[in-house]
Amino acid sequence: MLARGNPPANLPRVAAVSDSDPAETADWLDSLDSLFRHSGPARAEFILSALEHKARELGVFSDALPFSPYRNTIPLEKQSPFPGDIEMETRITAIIRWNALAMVVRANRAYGELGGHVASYASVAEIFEVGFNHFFRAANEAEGGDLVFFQPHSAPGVYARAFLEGRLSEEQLNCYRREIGGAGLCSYPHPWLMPEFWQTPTGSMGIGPISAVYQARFMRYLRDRGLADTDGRRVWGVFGDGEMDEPESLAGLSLAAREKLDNLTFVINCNLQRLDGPVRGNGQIIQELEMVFRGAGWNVIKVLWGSEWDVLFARDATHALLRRFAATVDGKYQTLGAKDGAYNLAHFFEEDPEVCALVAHMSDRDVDTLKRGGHDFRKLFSAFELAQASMGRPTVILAKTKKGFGMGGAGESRMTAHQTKKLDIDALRAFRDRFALPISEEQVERLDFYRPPDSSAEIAYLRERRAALGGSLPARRRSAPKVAVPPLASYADFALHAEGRTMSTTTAIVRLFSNLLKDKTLGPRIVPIVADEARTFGMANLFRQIGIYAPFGQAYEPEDSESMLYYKEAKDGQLLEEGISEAGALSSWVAAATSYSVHGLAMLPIYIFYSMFGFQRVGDLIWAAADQRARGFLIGATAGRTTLSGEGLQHQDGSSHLIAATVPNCRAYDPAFAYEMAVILDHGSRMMMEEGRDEFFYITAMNENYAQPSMPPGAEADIVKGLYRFASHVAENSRADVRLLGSGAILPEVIEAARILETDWGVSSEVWSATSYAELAREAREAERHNRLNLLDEPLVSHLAASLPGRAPIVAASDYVRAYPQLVASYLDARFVALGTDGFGRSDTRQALRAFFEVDRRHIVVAALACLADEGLIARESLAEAIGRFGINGHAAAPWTI
Ligand SMILES: Cc1ncc(C[n+]2csc(CCOP(=O)(O)OP(=O)(O)O)c2C)c(N)n1
Ligand SMILES: [Mg+2]
Repeated sequence: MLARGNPPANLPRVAAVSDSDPAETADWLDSLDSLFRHSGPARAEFILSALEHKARELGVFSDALPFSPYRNTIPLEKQSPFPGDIEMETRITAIIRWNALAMVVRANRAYGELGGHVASYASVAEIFEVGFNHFFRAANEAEGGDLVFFQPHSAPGVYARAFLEGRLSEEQLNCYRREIGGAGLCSYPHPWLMPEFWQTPTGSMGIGPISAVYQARFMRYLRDRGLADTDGRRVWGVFGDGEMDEPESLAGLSLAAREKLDNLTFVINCNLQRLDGPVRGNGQIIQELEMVFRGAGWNVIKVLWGSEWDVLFARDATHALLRRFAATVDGKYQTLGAKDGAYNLAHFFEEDPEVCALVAHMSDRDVDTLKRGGHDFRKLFSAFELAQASMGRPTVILAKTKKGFGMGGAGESRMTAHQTKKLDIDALRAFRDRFALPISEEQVERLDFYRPPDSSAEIAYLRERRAALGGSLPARRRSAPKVAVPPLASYADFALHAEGRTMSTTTAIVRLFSNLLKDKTLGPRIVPIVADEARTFGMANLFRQIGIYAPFGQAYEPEDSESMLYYKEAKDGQLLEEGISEAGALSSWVAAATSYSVHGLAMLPIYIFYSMFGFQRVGDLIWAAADQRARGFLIGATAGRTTLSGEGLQHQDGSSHLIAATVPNCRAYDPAFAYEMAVILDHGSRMMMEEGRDEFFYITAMNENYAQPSMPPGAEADIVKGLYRFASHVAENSRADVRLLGSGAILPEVIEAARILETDWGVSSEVWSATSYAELAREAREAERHNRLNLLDEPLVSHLAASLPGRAPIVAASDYVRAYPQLVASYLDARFVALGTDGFGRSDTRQALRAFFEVDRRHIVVAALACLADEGLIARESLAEAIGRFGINGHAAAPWTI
């Protein structure tokens, strides 16, 4: 019976149906009971599944709820013996708890503003320690090791353990969250900031779970393609129960089951709380997660109750406790967790006479010692071991814990636990006593870190355990053997000498990397990735050429098997076809893009997608990729707000370059021509695969077919820098000079505008192809800063300033919002007018769209002439007349207002 409120939504439905014949029900239940007692659980399970089969045949029920009672999945009799020294591990865990707490509280005592978390690690300590002492294998010369995702706000515990292991110094612990200019430790796992320590960023909730799935999958991909022996290696991910509400947390679950990723284990730290309050105050998050994971096809192991409960379960012949558990919502569990034994007796056990009888012999203090399973080394060990042994599917361990475990009144199961970071002296003392730490009164007051001497049994144990598991972790590899990139001329002739052939830049990039795929050295390292758009980008030939990765091969004859380009799935397929999941495809890309670090094997992923569904849709995953020093190509295809003509508002990308420019190690390009594409692909490949630079490349590709010129001699270096002169128009008796900048599919409009200016207006111009405003701005910014701070040095001159000196006006037209070309405006002496595609996209022809957004040749001409009119070089009247002649209505509303 519930104390109050409605039953949890996930209680068995049978409870809600009234029983028309209780005696008959009892008969059935008794039969099962006696079967269980006389023939054992296996027989009972067999009969039940036979009954279920029959019931389904009869159509009795169609949707049994896929969750089990609220108890440990592993019964006591199946629990494996704990191989470690429990007392020792308990002591070590207590010390780590103290140091983690001291680190956060010290930082906040000294600086007040630094933040940090105590309660999350307090809840997950035993989970981490079971992993560290018994399961997480480190990489070394002999083996590749496991990949572990750590719950981000529990990072203090990982630092505190590294301190005991002698990997981090006291000085470093003192610089927790003070990273500027010192030995600082970052708040959460960030490979960018601690590149030899953290492997995977998890600070943004949901990124960890989806990444873990695709990392596990990529291990299989490498194995199946014969590139690396990843058997025996695992991915472990420890995540929060609140975190599981992120869509990304759940997005990879069915893939993990479908591809039988038994090298993957999630451990969900079910402390029932998130930041503001309970995860499911009025329900049961553990049961809900069990349903979700089971439904997705995962093996689910619940670790709910500690060993102290086992005697009670043994005496509970009528399952009164299970009924009580089932009727208790998480909000109440939290309250019970925050209160003492007396309260628990009164408000949990004594609410049901049968349950009350079970604990009749127990005092308040005895009840206090009943722990949740996630704090029990034995229960956790058994679950980890079973997960590791599970064949054919991934496993999730749902470990019930207490947020702020051991923090007592200062935070244990408290609503405010998440943000508690300032403990008073009494609370610290209580913590010390609670965990029996050998720390003096003065040490508590000073919040001293505690590290037993190297000669102590604790340190010896800790080191022995890690040595047995291959070494310390987390630890990140920074480089991998280089991979040679073939000379550009060997595969890109069609692009470098296009001689006016018509093609789109999408066709060019696909052809370029299809050619690269044939290179004996680099080819096998390329990982083409699509999210159900291969045909859109003209990549269908790759299906046959390299095959689609399918871990169990192709179990059907494809409909198009007669065709040259048939849909070929193969166990050693090279193409990753991720279906309609940009988050999944991006996570796949990250797994390949970090392979140099995770596997010591540099791979070159090329993920090609609708550019609008990249930085805008999965921008945070890209940010996390940047953090973990991903190396690879992101190709934003069908790019450009006016170039992807028919698809309309949600598809037309006018902003990705602006966002890309904010990612420090992203090199973003908006090439106009096939040869530019080739030069950038070559440069990027060399930077990443040969130079081992921690940067990745974003390149937009368009689907508009136009004449592709051959590359002007010597343009390579400037294409990479972001700007080169494409053409010069010298008008006879020129009355003025302008500079016209164009990029992507708008460059051809600029080229036309220059011609009109010359022939119709006698205006000379230079046409520049701006392949990357982001790169130009970055270098100009650096030069400006250097010159400001080093006034006595020879001033640096950026490529931008060197290319566009003087005051002749500049008009820059792009298929992106004006803010993108404006990135460079402040570094130039000349008047700078940006034309762009601010506003919502919409469907129409390219010509109509370019007229609407005012980026077509006419508007470029008008913008140039208006600058000259302002300088008195052209009569305003003649320009006004020209605007009319062009059919431009100056009174029409601005496109970004419509
Ligand atoms: C995408 C994202 N949203 C919000 C946050 C802020 N945040 C950090 S921890 C946290 C609560 C986490 O709860 P849970 O996952 O249950 O972990 P616990 O601390 O309870 O172990 C929140 C909301 C974040 N880090 N990332
Ligand atoms: Mg939680």
